[in-house]
Amino acid sequence: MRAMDVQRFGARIAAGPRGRGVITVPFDPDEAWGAKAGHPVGGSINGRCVRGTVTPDGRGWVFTVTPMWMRDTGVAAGDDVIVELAPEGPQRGDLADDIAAALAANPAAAAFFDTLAQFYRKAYLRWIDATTRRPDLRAARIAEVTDLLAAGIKQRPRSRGPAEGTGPAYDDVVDLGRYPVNAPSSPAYRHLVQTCQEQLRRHGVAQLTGFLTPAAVTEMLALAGQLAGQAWASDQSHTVYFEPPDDCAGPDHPRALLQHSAKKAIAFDQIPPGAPIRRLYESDDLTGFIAAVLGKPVLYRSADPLDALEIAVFSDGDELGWHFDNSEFSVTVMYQESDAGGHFDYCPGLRTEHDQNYPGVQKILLGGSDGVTRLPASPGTLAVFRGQHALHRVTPVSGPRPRINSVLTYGEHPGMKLSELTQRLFYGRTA
Ligand SMILES: O=C(O)CCC(=O)C(=O)O
Ligand SMILES: [Fe+2]
Repeated sequence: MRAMDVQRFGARIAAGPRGRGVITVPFDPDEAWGAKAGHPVGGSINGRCVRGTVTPDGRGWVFTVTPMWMRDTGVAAGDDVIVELAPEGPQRGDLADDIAAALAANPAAAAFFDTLAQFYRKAYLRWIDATTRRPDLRAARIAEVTDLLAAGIKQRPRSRGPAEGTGPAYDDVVDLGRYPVNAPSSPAYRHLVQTCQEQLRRHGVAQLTGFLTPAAVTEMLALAGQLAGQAWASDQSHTVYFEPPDDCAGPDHPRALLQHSAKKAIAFDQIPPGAPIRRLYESDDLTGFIAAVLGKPVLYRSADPLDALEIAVFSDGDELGWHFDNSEFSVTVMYQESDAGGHFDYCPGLRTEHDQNYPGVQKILLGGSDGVTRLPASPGTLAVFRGQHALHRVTPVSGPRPRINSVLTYGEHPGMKLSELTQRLFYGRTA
């Protein structure tokens, strides 16, 4: 933060929509800091660290704080406060000449860059600057970043396929004797649903071991081997919330602690229609069964050509760092465990909608194991878990044998699709 850029003023926090706090900014940030559609800023309110964006509200400029920030700091609507704000760097004037020139030549990319929070700006610049040993790559990376920015994309791809159909045959895929998901009106089906609901209630996860037949597992492993070369490899740092780290929160705060995730993803449109997992995923029986287990009147398969169903390959060194899922629940099917590592560690109900439980989350991030269960997942196991409130991870895989599984995506509304921007973000392409 450049001292000359800091603006200090007194203000009263007004109550904004959905529990937010709104501060009217008594100066023109375009004049103070240069014209931008929105001004990413950092600073403090009554000495408490804050960051966000100063945005136009029709009459002037306002700075909005989140309900979470208000809860965490005890600052409330109606309070008179002292505010210090300054633009967050790196600013456009701080850029290397070649990047500055590329942005100057593409006004849409430049305007979007200016409104990005510093975390995203820095990440793009780091990726460009990581070419010191390959100067030939630098110009291509600058061009790619400029394209992504012009398309309004905040971040380069982080990895993570469509469906609508009446239901192909899958009787060779599932052990229907044990798991009669094809007979919804049978007493055995109702019993199975109740058992799964009970597991979910008690443990936050329902695990159906031996759900897939051994033959289906073998076929999926052969397929994963064939498709591995086309998988999209992602490698990224993130907080447990998949949000930019909050540098103000203190070094050991869950909002600041960075986790590492790396894996390879085979997208839905790369999985042939006859593949066992695809025939299972596209069956209305399975969709109905998952809905019943979750107590929902109806569920829809994702309509996304890439994200609906993926095969994930975790090879030596790959892992998923501790995280809470963005979606309420997840469905996975295991094909192969690794020789060592690759364990699914799970801490159910660690947070709720109303309570982030930072102390509890922090304990686990700093190495605690209270409440953490290591769930065995033998090949063929189908798992349904409530990942939004359960902190979970996949520990680093070691050894030559990769951990391979699938993630099946459902939603409560039909036609669910990632935006093209998000597809690129997760799969490195659009479809
Ligand atoms: O691979 C797994 O077992 C868990 C996957 C997961 O947590 C996720 O994709 O968010
Ligand atoms: Fe997850």
